[in-house]
Amino acid sequence: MARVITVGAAQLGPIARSDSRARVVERLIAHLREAKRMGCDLVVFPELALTTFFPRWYMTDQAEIDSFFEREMPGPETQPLFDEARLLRLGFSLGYAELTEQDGRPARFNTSILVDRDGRIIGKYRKVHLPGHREHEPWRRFQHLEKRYFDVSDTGFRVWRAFDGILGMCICNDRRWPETYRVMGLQGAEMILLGYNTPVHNPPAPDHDNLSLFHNQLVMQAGAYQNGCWVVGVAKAGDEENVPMIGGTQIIAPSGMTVAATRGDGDELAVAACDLDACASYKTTTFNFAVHRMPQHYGLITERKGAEPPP
Ligand code: ING
Repeated sequence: MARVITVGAAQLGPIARSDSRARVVERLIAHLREAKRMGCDLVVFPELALTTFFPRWYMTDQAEIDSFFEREMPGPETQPLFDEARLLRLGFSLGYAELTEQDGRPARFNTSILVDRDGRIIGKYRKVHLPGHREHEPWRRFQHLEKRYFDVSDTGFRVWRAFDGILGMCICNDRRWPETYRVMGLQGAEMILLGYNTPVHNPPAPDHDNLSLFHNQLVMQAGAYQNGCWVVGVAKAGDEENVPMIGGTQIIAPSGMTVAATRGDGDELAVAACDLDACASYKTTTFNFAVHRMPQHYGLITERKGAEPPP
């Protein structure tokens, strides 16, 4: 019996700073209901899916910053999302800003959770690659202060047995780094779920702007093919608080081919029936790590600055 997960990639259009959690949760629930109508088992939401992408602003008041974070998950405002998903027997992944406490001190993460059909949180991932900068950089058209507002991951890249397969998660900038997919690929990942909030314009490299959708697709297709796994990439898109964000939501097969994609930059669901057994065609041949991968022959990786390369 083929192991098929029907996935809904639930792209969101812009979320305004003034949009309440309740209003956003209504949009997420509308996605769940459409996904159910389309026969989905699992719905993937974007990064920071409950609020606007607040790292675009320099803020100093911690209470203002923390207004974008969730102190509990589910909390009163997100419980309706969990209830609806459980009612519809749908699993989902959700990106949000997590405020927690560790060793008596606040800890803040750019987080994604995996929730099963019974509404149980079965996986949590905290973002490793925090792009942007830590200090206010007024020269930029907008800020990208993830290094300021979030702590670096204490989970690393993990996988979970769920939905009759092996699923992993990453977030946004993580998708640009090949290690992200490989670390999960080495754990047997058959499907990687990721959300992103990606501005079209990257202030340090404006000459890349015209390639932003190409780079988005390139890295996810490569990650899928090179690890023989499905990749589901979901955008928060459109003109959000005067910052155009890319769309490009898509579901990518282990072949590296995109099999479903959104067309616009608003709330839009892309659906595909993903046969997890299709991974084997790559994991047992071209990317059979045990047979073909040769880490012992890759040579010394000199990570230290200025270290002399081997003779
Ligand atoms: N956003 C962007 C991303 O990696 C970025 C940041 C944009 C990096 C363009 C490089 C180029 O898609 C987040 N939230 O990581």
